[in-house]
Amino acid sequence: MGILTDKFKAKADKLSAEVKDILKEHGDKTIGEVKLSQIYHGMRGITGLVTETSLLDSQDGIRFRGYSIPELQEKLPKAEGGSEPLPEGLFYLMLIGELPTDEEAQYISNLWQRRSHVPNHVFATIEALPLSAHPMTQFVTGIMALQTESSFAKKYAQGLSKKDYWEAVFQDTMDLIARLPRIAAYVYRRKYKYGVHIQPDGLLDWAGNFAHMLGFEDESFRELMRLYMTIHCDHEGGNVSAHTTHLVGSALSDPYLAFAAGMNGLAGPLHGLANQEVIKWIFEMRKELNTDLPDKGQIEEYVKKTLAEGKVVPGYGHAVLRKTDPRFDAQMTFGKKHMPDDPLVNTVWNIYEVVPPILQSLGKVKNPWPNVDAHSGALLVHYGLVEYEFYTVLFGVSRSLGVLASLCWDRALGFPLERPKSVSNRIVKLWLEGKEEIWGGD
Ligand code: AMX
Repeated sequence: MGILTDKFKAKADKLSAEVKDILKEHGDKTIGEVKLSQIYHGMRGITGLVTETSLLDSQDGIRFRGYSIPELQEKLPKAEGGSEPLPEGLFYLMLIGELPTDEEAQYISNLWQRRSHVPNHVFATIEALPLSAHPMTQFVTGIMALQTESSFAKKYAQGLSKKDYWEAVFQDTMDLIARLPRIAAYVYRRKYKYGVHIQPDGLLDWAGNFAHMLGFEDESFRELMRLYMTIHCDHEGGNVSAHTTHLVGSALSDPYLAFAAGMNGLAGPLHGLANQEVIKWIFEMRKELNTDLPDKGQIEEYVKKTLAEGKVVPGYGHAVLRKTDPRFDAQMTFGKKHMPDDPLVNTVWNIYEVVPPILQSLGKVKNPWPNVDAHSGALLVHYGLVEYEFYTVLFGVSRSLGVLASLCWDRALGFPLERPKSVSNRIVKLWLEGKEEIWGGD
């Protein structure tokens, strides 16, 4: 681990010094203005966070340290015989800021294998929940139970110097990422496979081993997991799961507490739960229409019915993106390569042709194009992972890579407690009447 921590520390010291200089010289510069409507509309477009790991452009989509998804697919190390990137390599890129060599990605793989032991009390805690509990509830409960292992919490209680926070957070990050696939697979096998669990395979990479523990031995499913874990890992800092992890971490809550909080945000239907909603919605459409391959006219009618019922079309729209999500494109390419004739996957592609013009015609939807969640479930169903309530857990395991790498940076750069100002409606009204200054306060 020394090589990785040394490299990270050297990068962080350099950037820390640069940030200090920037703030000293330019700290008073104004970067933009905030409209009243933005305060009421979920703070859209207000730049208020610094996140190293990735950057989202409304047209271009996500770039991880400057690299697009197709570039990552080309440049990141692969598993032997595979063609999808190893998530270990992307984690290295997000953390260190450089593309890893095959050896560096392998180093992380080995490290996570060695640290993947999950203590028994975690499984016992999950077992205390009824089987009916949602997989995300079981997953987050497992993470909370694992918090007993936090080295940050222990060291902080003993008296940890501010300059050493980053290292304890770094250790927790590596331990937590290493253990998440085991907890997630445990939840899956407990809820859907009669509690028949599968031991980890120490020879496999992080995502390959996850696929194995879930119970899928098909090599192309392993490839799907590598792709899935890569494309879901980060979406810059303002999305609910990333922002929550960052916010809770800013209180010096340890990475287990901060990540569990982020996962509770991911569990919302407007965020990470959308992937289960998409498949549920398609299954309901197929049942109602009594066909496995509804035609475009039937899909159009069903979409209109969904909207008329006051519901959103799941998997479509985005708070930042204004074009088809490149993560959707990457999955479509995977589908065309591995399962071009699958009826469910073809339905996803037909929906893609039908939905955007309908949403556009409403005149209020800012982005009528599909997001990542519009596609992921259909690929999983193809391989037999049909239990759609589990999908957000997969998303969560992947999201750990980005938000925890970011948390390491937060502590290495010494970011303080986050505390934006809020106002009441009374104050807004007084301000509009020219009677009160709304800015300031504690
Ligand atoms: N279907 C129907 N209506 C939609 C819509 C959709 N897919 N997307 C947006 N709208 C509606 C909004 O509900 C809003 O209506 P209102 O003014 O009556 O309240 C209006 O269009 C304007 O919304 P917006 O500015 O375009 O979107 P937003 O930034 O407020 O919300 C999002 C973004 C993702 C929550 C929204 O597009 C949505 O609900 N999509 C469906 C759920 C989904 O796929 N979520 C996953 C997002 C990706 C992720 O985090 N995993």
